[in-house]
Amino acid sequence: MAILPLVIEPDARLHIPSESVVRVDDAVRQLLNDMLETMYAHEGIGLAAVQVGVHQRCIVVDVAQREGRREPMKFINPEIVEKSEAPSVFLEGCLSFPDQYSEVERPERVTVRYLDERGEEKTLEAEGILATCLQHEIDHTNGIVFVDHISKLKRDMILRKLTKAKRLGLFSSHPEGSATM
Ligand code: GNR
Ligand code: NI
Repeated sequence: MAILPLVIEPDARLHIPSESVVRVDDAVRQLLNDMLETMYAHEGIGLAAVQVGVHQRCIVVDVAQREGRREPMKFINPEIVEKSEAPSVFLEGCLSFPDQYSEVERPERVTVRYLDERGEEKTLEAEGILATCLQHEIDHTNGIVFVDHISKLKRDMILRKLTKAKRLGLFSSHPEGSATM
């Protein structure tokens, strides 16, 4: 297992769609485990492979409610096959946008089809923070980031802050060293 360096905005790699996984092999399982370790190191609740510079449709999620209890979830080639009419609004953040938060409206419930780490087809119905997180991660696999859902004014403000912080070298890829603004 390994903690992988995070891709931080502004970075063109975050805006490129990922490729479908054609074979669920040990390399894919290793990637998913490294992604989980990286996500936990940064105290995230989700991570997409593109955020560690790998353009493969892999995401990991852990939205465990009880503290200290890990509930890792792994998804390969995830896609939304159904979504509710009813919307819900969450305050979102992103490990590729350090210290930036904005409310995002998305469908309240989604049905996701994916492959598990044995390559078997699965379907999951989700609501609440899990539904939000899955949509945020599946967006990443399509080159979409959470600020693509907010106003241009707010997006530009966030991008300006990140551009400045990056220029000042405030972001280190290592969790202990990550600076705030
Ligand atoms: O850690 C994260 N928290 C979060 C909060 C609200 C909505 C989505 C997220 S996902 C984010 C981790 C991340 O960047 N995943 O891509
Ligand atoms: Ni994100």
